[in-house]
Amino acid sequence: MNRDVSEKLFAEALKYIPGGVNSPVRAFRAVGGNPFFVNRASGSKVWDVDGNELIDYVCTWGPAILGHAHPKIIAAVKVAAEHGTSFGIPNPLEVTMAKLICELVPSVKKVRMTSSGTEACMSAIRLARGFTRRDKIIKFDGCYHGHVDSLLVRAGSGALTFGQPDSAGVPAAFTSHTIVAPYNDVEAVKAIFAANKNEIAGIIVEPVPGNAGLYLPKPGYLEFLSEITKAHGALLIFDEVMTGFRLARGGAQERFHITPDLSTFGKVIGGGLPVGAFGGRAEIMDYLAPLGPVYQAGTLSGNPIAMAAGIANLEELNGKAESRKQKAENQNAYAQLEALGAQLEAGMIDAATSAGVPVTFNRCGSMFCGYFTSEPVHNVADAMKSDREKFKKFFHAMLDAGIYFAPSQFESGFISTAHTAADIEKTVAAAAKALRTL
Ligand code: HOZ
Repeated sequence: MNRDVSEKLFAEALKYIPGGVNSPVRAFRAVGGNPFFVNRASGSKVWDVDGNELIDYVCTWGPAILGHAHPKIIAAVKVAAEHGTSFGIPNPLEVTMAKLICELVPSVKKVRMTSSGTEACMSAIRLARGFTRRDKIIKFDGCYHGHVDSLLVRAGSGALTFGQPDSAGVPAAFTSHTIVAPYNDVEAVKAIFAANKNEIAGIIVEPVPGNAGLYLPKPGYLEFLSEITKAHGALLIFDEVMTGFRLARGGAQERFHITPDLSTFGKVIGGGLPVGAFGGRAEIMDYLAPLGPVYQAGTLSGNPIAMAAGIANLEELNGKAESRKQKAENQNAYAQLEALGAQLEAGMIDAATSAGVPVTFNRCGSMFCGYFTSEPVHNVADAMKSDREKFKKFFHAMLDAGIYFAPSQFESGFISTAHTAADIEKTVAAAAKALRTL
């Protein structure tokens, strides 16, 4: 595959952008080689600047749940842009978006928009601390909640990929109130609460962690987190930046029947534009300024173009208000994503078995990760057992075959409604070939 134009661009990028990228995982450091540059995307495909076509399972790291450049989103963005790119004054689309989120995610009674998932998590933590008047937060090893100082502790995603789960530049004092537990471990959380009576403001958790690959909550684990936070007067914060509006119309909390106190969102909610949100119980949300003492703000929060894109994405997934009830019963988009996910899972497991390569393939709806280990993966320690040399070879073999997976073992894959059964078949056939070479 010729990537000459990409190579030239990367050489130029290295001169002006640290590492040549604006977000570290994109740099391909975990898999070797240089990243390619993309200037066009449509449906399930992206095209690099050398004209190579790739089936894309990164889906802009989650937002492109309808595939790239969906016509309804593009149309909504054009209309909104013609009316003005930013007002810094309330606009009607913010109200539409807030109502939509509250309807789709019943635990959210009030919601505030931000410009990224990082901001949403940072603000939710501050709010939890302000509301409970407590300082300590529990997070889980390998979970990633954006690059917030106090949450860059044993973090996943790029921090884990590059072996720096605790970032330089974060004063120890800033993380002294962050307590880390292994995911899926009940006793560890019980012990933390026992040792920190009346001091824990809340637990922040990715209900289905997708930043160390992908692993699922063990049966009863999320229920346990809900019960223990309630019992101790702490708040349960679901980071649904990845899972929100993806694992079900109401996110992981709908899929696993949990009612968190606060939730954070991003990715799908912005339809590919920079958007985040956090919301939850009204009496907690009313602690925010201007009603309450917890300060939080943003020049581009509720930006009209971003709201238009996000509304179009959510409405296309769930139907317009008048048809939403019917759509909810059919769950069309989510049933389609589930079927595509199941097809990929079955095909990948079969390909690995035939090739005699030990692979543990985890999947939840349209999110997935294959680990090169025969052992089950329930947390980051299990994920670390994956043979990363095999992952590197597999990644490049797939790329050469026109299939793009995330350039790190520690990221989730994403499927969109634009992926077809034929895309999945092609992917599985390429994987079968690649796995035989490992
Ligand atoms: N933190 C994102 C994945 N979990 C990566 C975002 C990006 O590099 O674009």
